[in-house]
Amino acid sequence: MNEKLQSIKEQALAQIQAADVPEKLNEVRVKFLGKKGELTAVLKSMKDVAPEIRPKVGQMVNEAREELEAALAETKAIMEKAIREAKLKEEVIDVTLPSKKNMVGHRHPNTIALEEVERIFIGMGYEVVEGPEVEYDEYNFEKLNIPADHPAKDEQDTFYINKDIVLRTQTSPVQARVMEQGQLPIRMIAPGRVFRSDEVDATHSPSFHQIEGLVIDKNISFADLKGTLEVFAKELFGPETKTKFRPHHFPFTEPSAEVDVSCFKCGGKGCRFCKGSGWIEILGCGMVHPHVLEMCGIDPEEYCGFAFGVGLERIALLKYEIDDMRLLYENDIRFLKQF
Ligand code: 2U9
Repeated sequence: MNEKLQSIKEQALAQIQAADVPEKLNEVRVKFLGKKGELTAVLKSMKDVAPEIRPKVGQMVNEAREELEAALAETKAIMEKAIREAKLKEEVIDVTLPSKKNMVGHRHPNTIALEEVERIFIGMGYEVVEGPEVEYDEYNFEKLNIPADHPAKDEQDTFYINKDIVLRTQTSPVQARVMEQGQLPIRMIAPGRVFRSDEVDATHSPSFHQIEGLVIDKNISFADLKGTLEVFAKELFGPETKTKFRPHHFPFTEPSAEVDVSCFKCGGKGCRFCKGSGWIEILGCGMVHPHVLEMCGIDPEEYCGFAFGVGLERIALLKYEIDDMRLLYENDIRFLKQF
């Protein structure tokens, strides 16, 4: 019996020694210590051992089992330690590597310009009002003193849905609708998309954005208009910016003016950016025509006001010195991620 036990132990220890993965250790455990294992079989054959030597044999079998269990546990621990160290070595993280840069979105230049203009006028107590892009001819032209046969309609090259419905060519209809509601005084800006069937080029697009402003109250003067637009220009282009009002004509305002700002690149001396003039045209404005007030249900004897309009892309192109409006609409991330 002793020789048998010795032989089983030597075989088992040799196989434990030869095991190179934990699974093989488990096979050794099953082969020798499992229910049908070789050492377990010896225990089962104890009934055939002579009673006077059974205790001794039983002790020898248990000692053999303990020795094999200890060898299995020790070898398993060494094996798992080696596997863990190999894994750690393989999965080493170089903490000095730069982190993966998350792609963060960017605001579009138009959005940045719009939010800046809204900030300025909201700061002066104006409301921001939006309205429909598909508009009645009546609100887009007639209520703005642009009668059916006025050349402005052709000049503006309007997109007609039908003879009475157009894609709005300016956001003025929004102001006309607010005036019709009759809640005075009014201090508002109307930003939004407008449409004119211009050919696409570096400075024109059939769809672009405008921000128009309107103030209606008692005793509003051209001085109020000048002061307001001077503040707007200084806020937008810097405190040194000067403004120049050049007489102009619009059907919906009288008197009307176009406003230039001193070139923010050369301070007004003249450079390539302002084509040597020292001035850059940015918007149009004027006192709301009394006929427009009347058509919108406001008594021009009691109320008056001023209005202005600026192209949003014009602001964005100027501020960021972008020389081609088409860049704003090509969705080229290489261009847009600069802002
Ligand atoms: C009402 C009455 C008057 C809005 C005005 C302008 C002058 C103007 C252009 C600037 C560049 C349009 O985008 S642009 O091409 N606009 O010059 N707009 S006064 O006058 C109004 C608006 C609403 C009821």
